[in-house]
Amino acid sequence: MRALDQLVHGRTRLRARYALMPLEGYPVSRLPGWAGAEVKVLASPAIGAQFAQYLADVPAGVQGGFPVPPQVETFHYVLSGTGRFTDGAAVQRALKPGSFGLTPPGCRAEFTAAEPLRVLLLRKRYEPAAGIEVFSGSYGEEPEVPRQVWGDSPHSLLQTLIPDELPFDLAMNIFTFDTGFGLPIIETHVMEHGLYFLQGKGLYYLDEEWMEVEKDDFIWMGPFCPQSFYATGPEPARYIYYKNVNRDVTI
Ligand code: UGY
Ligand code: MN
Repeated sequence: MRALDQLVHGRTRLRARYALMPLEGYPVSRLPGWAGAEVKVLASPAIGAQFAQYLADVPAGVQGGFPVPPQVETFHYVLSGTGRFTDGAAVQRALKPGSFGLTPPGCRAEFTAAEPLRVLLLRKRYEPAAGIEVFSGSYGEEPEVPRQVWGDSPHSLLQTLIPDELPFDLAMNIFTFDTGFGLPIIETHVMEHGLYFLQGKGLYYLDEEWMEVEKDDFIWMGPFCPQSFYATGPEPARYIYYKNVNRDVTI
């Protein structure tokens, strides 16, 4: 919220191929299964995305979780706080900043906060492929995921949170760019992105326009949205992004 004596002007942009939405603009939703939590729906099919992405703030002692439609997979990434995760069966995990996981379709994804928990969530209809088995749950901790040199530059590091194997139809990656570094081309690709800015700031190029972006901004990039980025500011820029991968085009 702005003070009443401030201008309303903002950076929000909603276009056919992309959306840039700073966090301050999202009202809170109360969702079934998340009573007591404040959920912001960052992206949904209503803007053209073929997935749903959320930011959930779960107060201490409160539980939240999604129902179990058989075809939907759920990714989570803890931004702050502590708690516990269960898939409703064998998987029980402690949650702290950087804990993440991809839960397969047909399983629950339930979160209980010990301290106020802020978790980024993404849900998508799993795309089965002939001859390929559905993946098993994949869980980990961000600090343990190697930061790999990307694009031959030690100033550009990529963490791949989900195995890049055919049973998985999505990628969740984290980029860390030192100031002045970023994507050295304008990419244009069939895959979508749901991007949450974790740290720092920079300039994002989206469909012929450069825009300032910073921590807690959300960006949706639709298929074939021309895109590029470079980091500015005193600290490295970091963002986590979703990408649909490993499946052919549906015709
Ligand atoms: O993996 C990617 O497509 C990535 N290079 N895109 C991006 O960061 N906008
Ligand atoms: Mn891309």
